[in-house]
Amino acid sequence: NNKGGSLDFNRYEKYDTLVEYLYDLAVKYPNIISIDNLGQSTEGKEIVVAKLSISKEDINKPIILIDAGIHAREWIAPAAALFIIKQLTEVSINMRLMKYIDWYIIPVLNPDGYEYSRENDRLWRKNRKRYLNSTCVGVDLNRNFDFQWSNALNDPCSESYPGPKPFSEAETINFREYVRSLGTRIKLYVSLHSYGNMILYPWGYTESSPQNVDSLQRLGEEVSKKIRDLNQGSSYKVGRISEMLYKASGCSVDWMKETMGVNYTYAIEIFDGESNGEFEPGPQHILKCVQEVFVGLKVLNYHIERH
Ligand code: ING
Ligand code: ZN
Repeated sequence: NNKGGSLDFNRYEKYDTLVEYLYDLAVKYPNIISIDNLGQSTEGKEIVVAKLSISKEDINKPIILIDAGIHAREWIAPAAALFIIKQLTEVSINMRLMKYIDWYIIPVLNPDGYEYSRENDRLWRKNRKRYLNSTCVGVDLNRNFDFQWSNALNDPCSESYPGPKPFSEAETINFREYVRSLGTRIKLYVSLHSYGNMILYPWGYTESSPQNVDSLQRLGEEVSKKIRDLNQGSSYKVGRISEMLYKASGCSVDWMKETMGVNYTYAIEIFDGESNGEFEPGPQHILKCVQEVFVGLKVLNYHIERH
């Protein structure tokens, strides 16, 4: 297992191992990384935030906020979040990426679901909340946010059940409170998903575009280009959620953009599932996928530094 406290990115680790790795890093590199507790999941697991910052005295630096694992079965997303954390702490040349910016990274926002998809049901997507009047379990956390929340899909058995009301879930409530405490320092928000090789921006809820669509598109294309420079065969498409995929209301990137006023919000769909027909990039694909995400985040970091 994980002896020596390192991650190899040649397999998917269980939640406890990832958390243990993070606490070990915080002991090893106290001047770079510290761990916050976001609060508890529905079933009482601790949701953690890794805070990467090299100037603790400056409490007003811009923040890049990243989350992953809002959907249980998308295992490559937490792996990518962990890879970013590992690169920022253990590779000294990457210190420059933290000179002007703090990185706050939530590697698994839905730990109950993550473990359930490992142990019981590989394709589980939602959290593990059980409502009394229903036979089905789980809320799609990425439909539970309070901007353009919709209960059109009022079926607890649906894969995209938005919950009985906006912010009904422990995971989204804790996320909201944490994000509010960071306030306007957040300049970029990236939510990691899989799969589809896409860089997506708002809106999800409607087929129109936000006012800064041109910047979002242009910056997304820069990310895509850098990923292709790294791996010739990797082609990330860039576009609006409702155009590239489908309409989705109550999602986190829309809420972060509109309610929290974060100009740059993206959802990245990691991994080209089509060629493989699987959610899970096999173990042999993990490293390549997470390296691509890190290259992309470096482009975004560079842009945020300049704005
Ligand atoms: N896709 C996302 C989903 O929640 C998405 C697409 C991203 C919708 C961001 C809205 C906002 O359906 C996956 N694969 O989960
Ligand atoms: Zn997802």
